[in-house]
Amino acid sequence: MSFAAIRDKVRAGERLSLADGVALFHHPNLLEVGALANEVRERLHGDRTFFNRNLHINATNVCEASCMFCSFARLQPGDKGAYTMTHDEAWGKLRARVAAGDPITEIHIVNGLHPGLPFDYYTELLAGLKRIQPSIHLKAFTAVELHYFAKKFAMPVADVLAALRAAGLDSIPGGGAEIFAPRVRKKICDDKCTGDEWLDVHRTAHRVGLRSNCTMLYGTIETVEERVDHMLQLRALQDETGGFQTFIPLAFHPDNNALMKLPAPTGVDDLRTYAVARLMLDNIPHIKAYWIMLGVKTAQTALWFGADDLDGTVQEEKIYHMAGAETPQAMSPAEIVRIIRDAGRTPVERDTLYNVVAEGAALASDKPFRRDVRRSLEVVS
Ligand code: V47
Repeated sequence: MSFAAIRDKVRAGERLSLADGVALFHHPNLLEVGALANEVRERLHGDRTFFNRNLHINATNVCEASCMFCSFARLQPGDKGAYTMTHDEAWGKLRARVAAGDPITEIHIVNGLHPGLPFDYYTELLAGLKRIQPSIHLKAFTAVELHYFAKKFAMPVADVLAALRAAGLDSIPGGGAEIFAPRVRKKICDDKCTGDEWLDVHRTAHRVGLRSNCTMLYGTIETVEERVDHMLQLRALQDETGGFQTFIPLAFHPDNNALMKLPAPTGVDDLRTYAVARLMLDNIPHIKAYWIMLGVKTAQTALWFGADDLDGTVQEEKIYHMAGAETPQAMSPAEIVRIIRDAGRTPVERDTLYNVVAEGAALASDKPFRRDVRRSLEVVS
């Protein structure tokens, strides 16, 4: 199908097919694909661009799985670089934010598949964080972890979720999806849950009323057909449940892992993947440009290629920085607001469920952008 025919379908609100998605990946004019994705982005959100104040906790990197793209995991507790936080260490991360007067609204918790930790390590981890800040939203444990808990502790996924919810779980992050195609999973992540199992955990979470996010790891050995097929499987589940809030394309980072011979995706591939995602996923409200992984400049540019969310302040990140990410570990709300405004968009501080926390004059960091330029001019004059 020609690009013009695909554009007509998008403007008529018709669904795109696998062949359309593949054609968009092959269309030579990146800016046309981006502009079409931007039309959809603006139809849904206008100029509004979302971010939150959050903190990442990766409580352990000990992991039974051996995903070839992962630089974070260590197989055994005694291995070089392996760590497991005590509850006090993990809780200390939140205590430090509270002591600093930083009004974070979310903690994002993702861990390795540790063979030796009891289930109550996880429930107590959540419960302790809620004791420190009862209002905090806990977005915790990927579908891969939840599937692992179900097998290891011989509980149905619904019971695992019920117990974690009772301890403080509020929603599920989108990690671990990688690429659903069995051909790719067999080569890059053979020993964790399958794509169908990943989808089934989210189906169960949505049925019990939890919201979740979804991701796609791109830039390893997958074809563009496999990327589009991945998006279509997410779209089909969303038709069924409506529980996904945000799709996050995750660009492969090649340092310090078994796939380090592969090149990282190029900037054009990043922007095109964001744009195609916005166009294919007509039923998922948000597309997140996770600045930690994309790089701040590409994430800012992606706000014109379909993305409407930048994730948050983050504070401390391990998974990508161990894989060679050169982004900072944290951005202040003022810096995020500056980046959004400089892109010609309107910043909105949200909570995890996309309720508005602050916008317009109420944004705590409501300072004019280019203040750094002005300041240096003052120094010169
Ligand atoms: O599951 C691991 C990916 C994910 C590498 O839900 C890698 O809001 C690229 O899921 N290169 C974890 N990717 C991160 C994640 C996430 C991040 C931000 C927000 C949300 C959300 C979720 O990172 C893993 C895996 O797919 N990953 N190693 C790597 N070398």
